[in-house]
Amino acid sequence: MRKFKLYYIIYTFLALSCNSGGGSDNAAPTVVNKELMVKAEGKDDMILLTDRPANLETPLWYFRYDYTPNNVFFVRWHLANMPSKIDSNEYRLTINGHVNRTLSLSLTDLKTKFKPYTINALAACAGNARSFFSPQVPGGQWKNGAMGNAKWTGVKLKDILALAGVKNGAFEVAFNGMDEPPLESVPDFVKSLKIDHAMDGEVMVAYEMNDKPLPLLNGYPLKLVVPGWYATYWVGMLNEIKVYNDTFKGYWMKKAYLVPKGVTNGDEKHDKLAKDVVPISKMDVRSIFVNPEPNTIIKANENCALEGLAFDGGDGITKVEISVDNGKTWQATKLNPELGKYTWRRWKYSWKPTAAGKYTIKVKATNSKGETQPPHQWNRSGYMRNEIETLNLIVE
Ligand SMILES: Nc1nc2c(c(=O)[nH]1)N[C@H]1C(S)=C(S)[C@@H](COP(=O)(O)O)O[C@H]1N2
Ligand SMILES: [Mo]
Repeated sequence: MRKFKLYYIIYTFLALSCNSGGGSDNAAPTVVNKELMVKAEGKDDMILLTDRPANLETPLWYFRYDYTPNNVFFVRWHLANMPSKIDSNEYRLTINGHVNRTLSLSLTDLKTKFKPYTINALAACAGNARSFFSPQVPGGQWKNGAMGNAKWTGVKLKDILALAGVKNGAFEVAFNGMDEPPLESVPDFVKSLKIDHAMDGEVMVAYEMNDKPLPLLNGYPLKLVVPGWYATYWVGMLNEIKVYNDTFKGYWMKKAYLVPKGVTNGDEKHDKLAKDVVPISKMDVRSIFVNPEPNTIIKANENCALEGLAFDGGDGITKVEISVDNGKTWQATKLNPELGKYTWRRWKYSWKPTAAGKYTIKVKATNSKGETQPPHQWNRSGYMRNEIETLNLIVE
């Protein structure tokens, strides 16, 4: 599909963050951090997981921005065959299946025949932070950079389905993109939602991401946006929407992206796997550290600006707490205003360590329903990671 230039980048910027008591505005990463980096088409330096298909992680540093820049927004594809160029005049989105009228919409149709709709929403891969599971699980070894927040603009799916006229008895809606399996034995990537969810007025087809066309690697020209649900449903290069009058039985709904049924946090035991599994859905409550980066050396008796992000599936983060004594006591952090109910909320805490040593700081978030994060969690596929996050710091 495209050629990558590979190289290692080693961040060797000096620690500035804590000693200067700054926060989001500081201009450089704070730790020495070695990664295999790549500059893919339309993208800046990102962490390489695989190149065919492209899987690229956002460096943690960029989470100091409320809106993740398009040129470093994470990239996650399953199938290697996809167009390397798309002609915006030729592109059509087809709506078919259990509808009164099959539609074939151009990008101009979408921009002129429907009322535009905009929403801030966090796209988070279900496998984000998979590399932190223990025992380790197979799959992309993401750290925390398989997510990003954007302002999405496009058309409500409800409005598109209304124009096609959904027939009585419609049950599910399936979404397919232009990417294709490299081999016939690999099933095409198609995801589905229940009809009521598809028609809820929030699920949308986006043609803009942060006020610009989507990068090709993020699914140009159209991406399904499913606020509050894991990004596996956010089908990119979307070119077919099909309404079914029964259950959609595709591989990527029935065999993949499944989590243990009826448990919170997708939890199961590695020596006793759950028997019942269901498709992954709404995002769990989670919080992460953004600044300082792990293993930063900070000074005793000086203020250290701890900062991070908390998010859930749309119920709203109401509390984020920090523990500097390994979970014995918890202190409330200060929350920034919400950017929208379906995206992250920034938290800050000023910490002044009084003694030198190695510290493990913990962060945990709670939402408006009282849901919070577990001290330990595991599942076979490494999905929905939301175990209480830890950060190791050295105080001198
Ligand atoms: N057509 C298509 N859409 C897709 C995928 C894919 O492989 N093909 N991957 C999904 C998964 S698992 C994720 S996490 C998001 C990633 O979106 P991004 O690459 O734009 O960040 O796209 C989703 N939509
Ligand atoms: Mo994903």
